[in-house]
Amino acid sequence: MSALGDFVDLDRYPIDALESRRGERLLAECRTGLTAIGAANLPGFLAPAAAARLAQEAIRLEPLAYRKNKTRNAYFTPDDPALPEDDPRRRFFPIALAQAAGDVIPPESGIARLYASDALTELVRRALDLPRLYRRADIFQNLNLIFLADGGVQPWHYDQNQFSVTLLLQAAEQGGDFEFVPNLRAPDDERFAEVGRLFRGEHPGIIRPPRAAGTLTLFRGEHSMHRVTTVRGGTPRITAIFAYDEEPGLWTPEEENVTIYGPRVREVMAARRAAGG
Ligand SMILES: O=C(O)CCC(=O)C(=O)O
Ligand SMILES: [Fe+2]
Repeated sequence: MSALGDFVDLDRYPIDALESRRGERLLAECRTGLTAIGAANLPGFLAPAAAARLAQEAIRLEPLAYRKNKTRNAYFTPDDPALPEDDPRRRFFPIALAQAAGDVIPPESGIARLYASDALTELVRRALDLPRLYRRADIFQNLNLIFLADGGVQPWHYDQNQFSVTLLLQAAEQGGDFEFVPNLRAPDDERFAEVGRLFRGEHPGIIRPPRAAGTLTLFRGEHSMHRVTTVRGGTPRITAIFAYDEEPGLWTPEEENVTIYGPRVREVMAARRAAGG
C-alpha cells in the first residue's frame, strides 16, 4: 500500500482512482471552483488522524525554518517615493512567519511522501487541465512548511506562481483565516483603485473559504490577491505548500531563494557546486 491511504481520505477524495466515476466527479468539482473563483477547496482531504500526525512532525522541523519579521508590500517591490503616497504599491504591511525550505524536510517524513505521490500530482494536473505537470525541481521551493505563531501574519500579496497547492496541517485558535479576492487584477490591468478599496477595508468581494485542519486548496494566486489574517493564541497555524511546474528542472534564482529562505541557501548551493551537482 502506498503512503496515500495513510494520509488521504480516499473514500471522500479518490485520488488513486481518478478514472472512476467518483474520480471524475472530484475533478469536475475542482474545475468548477477553479473556473468560478480560482480556487478548489477540499475540506477533510486528510484522514482525521493524519493532520495531527503531520502537524506534530512539522513542529519538530520548525527550528529549521527561516524567520521573517519585516514589512512588505503586495508586489514584493521596494518603496518608490516617486509614486503618490496613497498608491497601493506604497502600502507596507507587517509579515511575521517562519518558513521551512524543502531541503530541510526529510524525504522519509509523511509530508514529503505525500508530496512525492504521483496520484496527488495527477489530481493537480487534471484539475487544472494541464498537459504536463512536474513537482518543482528547486530543492528549496518544492515543498515548504509555513508557521504562523501568536501574532503571525501573511499580508496581502499575489503569488509569483500561477497556482499553488496548500494543505492546512493545523489551524490557529483564532485568526489565521485565508482570504482572497478572485481576479482582483487582470493580466494587463493592475486595477490599483480596486486594490486601494481592499486596503481600506471597503472591498465587497473577499472570499474566506472554510479551512479546518486537513483541508487541501488549489489556488490560482497570480491574479487573486490573498492573505492570512493575524493568528491569535498558543496554537501555531501550520501550512504545507506544494509547488509544481509545467516544465521539468526549473530553479528559482539563488538570490531570490536567499531572500525567501535565508543566507544558508548560498552555502547549500556552494556545496552542491563543489560536489558537481
Ligand atoms: O498559508 C496559506 O494558506 C497561504 C500561504 C500563501 O499565500 C503563500 O505562501 O504564498
Ligand atoms: Fe500566496
